Amino acid sequence: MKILITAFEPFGGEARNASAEILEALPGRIGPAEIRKLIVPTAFERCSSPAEREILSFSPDAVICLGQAGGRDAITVERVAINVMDARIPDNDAFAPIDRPIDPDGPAAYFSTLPIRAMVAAVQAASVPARISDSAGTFVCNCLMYSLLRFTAERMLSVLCGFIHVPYLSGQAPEGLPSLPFEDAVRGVAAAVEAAAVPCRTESGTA
Ligand code: PCA
Repeated sequence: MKILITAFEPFGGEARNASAEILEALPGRIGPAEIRKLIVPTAFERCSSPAEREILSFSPDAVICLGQAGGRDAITVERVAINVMDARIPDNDAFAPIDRPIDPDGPAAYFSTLPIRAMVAAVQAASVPARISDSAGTFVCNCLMYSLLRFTAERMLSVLCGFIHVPYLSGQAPEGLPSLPFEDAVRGVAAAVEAAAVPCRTESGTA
């Protein structure tokens, strides 16, 4: 079975993005899954098309998007993506939409199709703090999650799809904000990915 994992370029004037550093450190195989990695631009209008192309060419069983949520103190598996773009800061194209829909004709929201509760439990079992999050925000991460769930739903692709936000890494967090040691972050995300690999394997009947 195959899993596509995406992460984001640095944004907001920051030099690093924890999600990209974690992605780079993940192994090429996690449990039964062959891993394909893709970094996407932190830009509303350019984030989803590289991932959509990769979904069509790689035909993954699951897509797990990673993004950085500076200020959070745990790995958070997102439950839902909403049909809004509301940018507190400009994206990497200097685009800062306010109160705009991602898709004027699209549904209000899409739920993650990943096994989010099992993923959180797996991260916690790896001794890394984790919880379900009920908001992926209204910036580019939410936009990517919404766009890929719409893409897979509209094409009726049997691809599980969802999003994990990661905290700042140790040494990266501005003064006073929480962070995770790099090794913990990588181990936690790998555990979440492995938990997501189980239902795919059962459904497709392949290892
Ligand atoms: N985090 C931002 C966009 C890119 C990233 O890593 C977000 O939470 O929307």
